Amino acid sequence: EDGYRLWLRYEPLEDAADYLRQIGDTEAGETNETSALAVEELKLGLDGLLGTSRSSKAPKILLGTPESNKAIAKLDLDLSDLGEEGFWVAAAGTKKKKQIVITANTDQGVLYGVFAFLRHLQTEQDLDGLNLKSTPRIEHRLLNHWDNLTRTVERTMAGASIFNWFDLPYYVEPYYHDYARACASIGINGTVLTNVNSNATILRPQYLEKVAALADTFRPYGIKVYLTARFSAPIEIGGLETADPLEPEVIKWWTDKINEIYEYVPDFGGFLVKANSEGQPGPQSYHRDHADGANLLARALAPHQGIVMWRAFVYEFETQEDRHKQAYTEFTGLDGKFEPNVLIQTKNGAIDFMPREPFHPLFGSTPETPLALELQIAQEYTGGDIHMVYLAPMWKEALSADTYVEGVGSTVAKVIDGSVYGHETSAIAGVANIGNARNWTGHPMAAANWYAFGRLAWDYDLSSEQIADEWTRMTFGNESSTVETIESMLLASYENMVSYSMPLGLHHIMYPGHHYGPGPWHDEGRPDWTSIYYHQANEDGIGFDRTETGSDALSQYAPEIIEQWGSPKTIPEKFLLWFHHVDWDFEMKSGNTLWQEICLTYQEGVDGVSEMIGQWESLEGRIDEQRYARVSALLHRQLQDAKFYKDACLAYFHTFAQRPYPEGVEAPEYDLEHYKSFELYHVPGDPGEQW
Ligand code: BDP
Repeated sequence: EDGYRLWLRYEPLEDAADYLRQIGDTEAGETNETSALAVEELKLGLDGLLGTSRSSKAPKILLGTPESNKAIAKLDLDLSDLGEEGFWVAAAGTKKKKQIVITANTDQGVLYGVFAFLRHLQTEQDLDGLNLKSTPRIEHRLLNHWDNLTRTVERTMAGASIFNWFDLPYYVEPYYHDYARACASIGINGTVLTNVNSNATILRPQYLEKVAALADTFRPYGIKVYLTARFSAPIEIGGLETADPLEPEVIKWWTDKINEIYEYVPDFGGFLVKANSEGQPGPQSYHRDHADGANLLARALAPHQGIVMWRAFVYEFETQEDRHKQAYTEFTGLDGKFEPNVLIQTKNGAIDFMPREPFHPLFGSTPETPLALELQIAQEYTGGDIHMVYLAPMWKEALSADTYVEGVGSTVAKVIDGSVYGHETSAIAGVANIGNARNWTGHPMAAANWYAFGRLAWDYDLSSEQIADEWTRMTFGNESSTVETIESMLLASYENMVSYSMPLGLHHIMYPGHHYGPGPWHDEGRPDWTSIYYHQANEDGIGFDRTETGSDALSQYAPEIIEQWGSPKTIPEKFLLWFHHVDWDFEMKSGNTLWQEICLTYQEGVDGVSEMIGQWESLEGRIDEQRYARVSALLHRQLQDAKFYKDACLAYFHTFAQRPYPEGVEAPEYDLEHYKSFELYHVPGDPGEQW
């Protein structure tokens, strides 16, 4: 059991008898590649779960659209609210002649319906009153691969890039189908093939041919391809002297290039762009703004229905403005200036993908411009695919955060689905954690994050618990104590990780470069990449004052939030040190001082990992050996690293706090120099080595 099959294992169900009475032959309308995939998937799933012999007397499954399947057309179902991608899976027919219908307006919807039905069986749900009707809440649900053409992958540790550019287009790896199928099974409908730190070479014809081969492979699964656009491409591969977005020759170059792309890929999705950020070129190099840059591409894409996802991840140290504030300042100033097919792609928080961030104040602050939410599935700051960390709770926290911009209930989710300001287009992106590791994601448990991203992108109202439950059952089977144990580990894992790495609103105190281990002492180089910029620890206390007395980043939020977060007494303590510089002796809600609370929280995180190990060990013999051993080894590494994180941070902060470690906290084993001298982890894919 090497994990290759992900959550689509279709292992025989323990007790299939009940299902076998209710599921007979399939009657399918098959018209094209997508509907053929739906038929094939249903057969694969049913044969695997229930065995290959089914009774012809049991109720039939009718599969297809009303156009492709006459029996479905006869039922005269109202599918008007299903849109292009929604599906309906239901018990239909009469008492005498029972049937199950899997239908939609499109073949794509039918394929999604098949996956939903199989999930229902795989997780052993009841067929009585079967009625699964669902449409996606967000239009564009994309993976963002930070994959380089050399096949290194930025920030993902699951091996090399799955995109084998060398052999494309002549050889199409069979696993591309499995990738697309896994994505389709959770509703992902687009993929950005290339890194945001981009390379213009992808836009050369020799590469567009390769892109076309991937697009052809993914198309039947409902997945469009997108690319990153390097803003200086007109110079680098076009031979122009400028990339100024207002220069006619530059406009012509991009228009021609985009028209050319559509010759290779007629349904090309569009571009993702990182501009004027961390050394990437952009319009500001020509004294133009982000709207000038985005609109240049958007206008050329519009006739083909392509979109631009322009990233809001911009910050410069030179401005001297708190990094937290810069994207908001920049993009609220441009609201109303973007073409309708531009979305501003914004990370969940204002700094980066920290273990825990308050939501980005840009959400809700651009009434005229749709925002896409960017989440990181790859565990750059959250344990590097070595730690077991189920990220759904973090994403739910962001999605359900209330911006209050249009009154109570204006959640981030409703901003991005377009409903707060009535935007037509909507998008959500997840930075992929996929590589060519046999099990796709390196850590067997990290596949839960790929799964959770897709499920939440489809329906952000699903709970972390439900998603964990589905994934666990599909991945490890339905045996109840196994399911309970793994779910409880998954659900505790996120808080554990925050606690042993950056608790109570601490952020950006990781080791520079690889971002895996602790580096609270880091104080060299670009100031806004150091740790001391963010924690501001001194003899009095710790934390970044972002209230009026400090950088006033808090003023970028709605009054309801300012009121709650404005005082260290009323702010949720998980964000305390994000917004306040607080005395070491500040009294926390628990009655502990801040120093004690910091120490105890780090300890809790470590203890939480020990507990996960105990839980996992209780499963020995009940899980296949291969996955058992791998997770076991990784959990032990996680414990060791969690302790290291705690010890390094406490040893460092202690030099300022100078207070005793509270009871129940294991004091660091070594002195600070030991931790400083240790480069915990070196990743060959450090961006420094790639750029
Ligand atoms: C940071 C990563 C860097 C990415 C950058 C981005 O460290 O590798 O290129 O974000 O999102 O988190 O552009």
